[in-house]
Amino acid sequence: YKNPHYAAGRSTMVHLFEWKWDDIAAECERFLGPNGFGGIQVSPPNENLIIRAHNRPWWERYQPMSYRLVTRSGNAQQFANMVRRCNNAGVRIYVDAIINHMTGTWNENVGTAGSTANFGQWHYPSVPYGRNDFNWPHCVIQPSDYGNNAVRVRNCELSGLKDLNQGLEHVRRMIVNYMNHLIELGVAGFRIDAAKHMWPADLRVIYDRLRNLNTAHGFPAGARPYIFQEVIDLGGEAVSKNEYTPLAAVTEFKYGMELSRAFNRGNQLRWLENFGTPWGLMASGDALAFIDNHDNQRGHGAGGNILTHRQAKQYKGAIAFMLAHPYGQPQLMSSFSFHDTEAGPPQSHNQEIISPSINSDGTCGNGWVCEHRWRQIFQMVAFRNVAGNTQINDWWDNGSNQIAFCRGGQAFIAFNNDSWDLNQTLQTCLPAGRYCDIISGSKSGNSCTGKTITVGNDGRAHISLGAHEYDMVLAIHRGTQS
Ligand code: LAG
Ligand code: CA
Repeated sequence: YKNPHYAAGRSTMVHLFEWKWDDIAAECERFLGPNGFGGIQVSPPNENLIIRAHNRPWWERYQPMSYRLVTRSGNAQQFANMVRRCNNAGVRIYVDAIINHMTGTWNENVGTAGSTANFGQWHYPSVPYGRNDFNWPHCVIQPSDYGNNAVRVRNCELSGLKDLNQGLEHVRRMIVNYMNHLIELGVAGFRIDAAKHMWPADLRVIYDRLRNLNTAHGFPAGARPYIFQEVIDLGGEAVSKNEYTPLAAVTEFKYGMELSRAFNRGNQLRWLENFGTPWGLMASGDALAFIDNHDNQRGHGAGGNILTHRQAKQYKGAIAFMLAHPYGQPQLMSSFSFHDTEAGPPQSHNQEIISPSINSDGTCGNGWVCEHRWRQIFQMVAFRNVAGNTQINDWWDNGSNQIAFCRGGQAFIAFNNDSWDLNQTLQTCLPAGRYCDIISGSKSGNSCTGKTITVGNDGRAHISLGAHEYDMVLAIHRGTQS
């Protein structure tokens, strides 16, 4: 369950948070496929409770009403069409699976597919689930439980969300049917929401009942879904990420916390020379690596000062480091802009999601940030693909916040997070020639729109990164020779 089964030569996933299925299909064909993206985490495709009282907050999608594939992102046919078109473009789809719980208790009780429920009776007829399918006796997780009570973390409600009992055959069957339906439609795997709140032994039973990936969508015979379990573990809790790594991959929240700290100048970049397990991170092959996610970019979920698109220069630095560094399976966040942390995606007066528009420079409009379309980010996706499975070599640093390294003989990157300029002749490990920096510009025909780097016969090149430049990164690779 730890292999994402990306198409050959691809390596990076992007979370298209709250995007509609039709828009994702178009994005696969016009942008993600051509630019070498490996996959997409999509918002939960199953029916959720409509919460008008909060003007359709993003978090209503974390309150399942049923496993019918109808949401504000689209219906079942649109979902299936998206998966097929993205797979054809070489881009895999991973579903955010909400299987720990159903909804909370609300006055409104209609879902996005029209289902109703009787919350007081724990009755969700469209699944169906009833009282006996939930954990008893009823209890709600208290903040102190996280420190010392794994049973309550698993068997009580997460913020009042009705807690399913995954130990029961009926519940397992409903969840497995839902996930297998998605696999049949061609998805490549799942994010397991709130995995910390479920027993690893129950999850193992569920995973083992999943079908192999659909060979009609280009997956090899016998391929298992890629599963990354959302477990927030910054240390010191009753539930540990290590209980989940034997099952499948796990979200490494420490990764983005430490890189955010470093690129915020809370730690010197030179210490990143041994970034990985020596820092308390899980093994590389177990990790889903990311800077920010939909929760911590708005102060939900894990704490910490996480960098987001709002601190653009520092953020692009951290993302470039993530994509240049071989650790883990990297995931990018693609956001809509917000001021209110509850606010849902851009919506029309009748509360339909408004599609992103695409500006002439390739960026998004209509309230969508589309970090994945930022030149400094998407060109680093190509860098990672070119670097392949090489390791880091020829590490250089100035004893402070200027660092550089090679990825085999494939690619080279330098960072300057100091308040003075970087001006050095450094080993790039690349064949002699002229290369376009993919951060300050791109390759255009036989020339560069940004910096041109001249590599000599000894592999060395003069690297200049001013402290006050627009970006703190310079990156070149074999695909940008001019
Ligand atoms: C997750 N991972 O474990 C998601 O990443 C996270 O976004 C989900 O919480 C959570 N687990 C449940 O799937 C989000 C919001 C919560 C919100 C919840 C359900 O962060 O704030 O709770 O989704 O919509 C909301 C209200 C609560 C209320 C609860 C129940 O904010 O005040 O008690 O609904 O009605
Ligand atoms: Ca639970």
